[in-house]
Amino acid sequence: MKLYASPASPFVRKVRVLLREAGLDGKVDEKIVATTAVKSDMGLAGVNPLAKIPTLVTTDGKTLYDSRVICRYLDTLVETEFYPEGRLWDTLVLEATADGLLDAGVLMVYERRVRPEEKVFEGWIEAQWDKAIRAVGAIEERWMEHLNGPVDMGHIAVGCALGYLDFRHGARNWRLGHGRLDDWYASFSERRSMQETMPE
Ligand SMILES: N[C@@H](CCC(=O)N[C@@H](CS)C(=O)NCC(=O)O)C(=O)O
Repeated sequence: MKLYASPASPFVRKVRVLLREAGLDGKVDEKIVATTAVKSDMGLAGVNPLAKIPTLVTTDGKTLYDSRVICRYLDTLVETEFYPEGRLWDTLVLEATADGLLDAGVLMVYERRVRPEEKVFEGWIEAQWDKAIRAVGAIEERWMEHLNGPVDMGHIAVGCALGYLDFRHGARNWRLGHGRLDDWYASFSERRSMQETMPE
């Protein structure tokens, strides 16, 4: 399989962590690309019209995106269930919450990095942060029992989302007032899958 990737992308990290947790990392070759909202990698655009990462090309030539579709697909290749039937909706909503947190965090970065300086909209950035930190609060409020149970895709998505907040928005300190989630993350981020995929 071929994974279009970038080591800094938190959505790619979800896939890379799952590959390791599932023991599939040896089955994937990574193609590192640089693609942004205003400058698409055209090789990637040839297989995914949205030119976004992660994009996975399977051994039988199917192109899969986005991260949630790829992760559901990888889950079908192994016996361990990362989307366990018995808590499927909880897992999916937790993953969606973490992904929404990431959408907000990534948009904040794009606003400063991609938009011309005189057009940067501070109110937009702060509104995205409000979403991200509300998601952190909601995860701690509703999902600690789930997170303290067996690892599934919800755990992986939350781990990658919190890792991204540290990586790009560390100064905003999501940990403040979220001690239980902080403790969970400290332990989850020690996993080999998380250590090996830490963004630099
Ligand atoms: N919902 C998508 C989001 C993927 C995404 O936004 N990836 C970013 C990198 S972190 C990207 O490819 N950006 C390029 C663009 O916006 O065109 C997923 O879960 O895979």
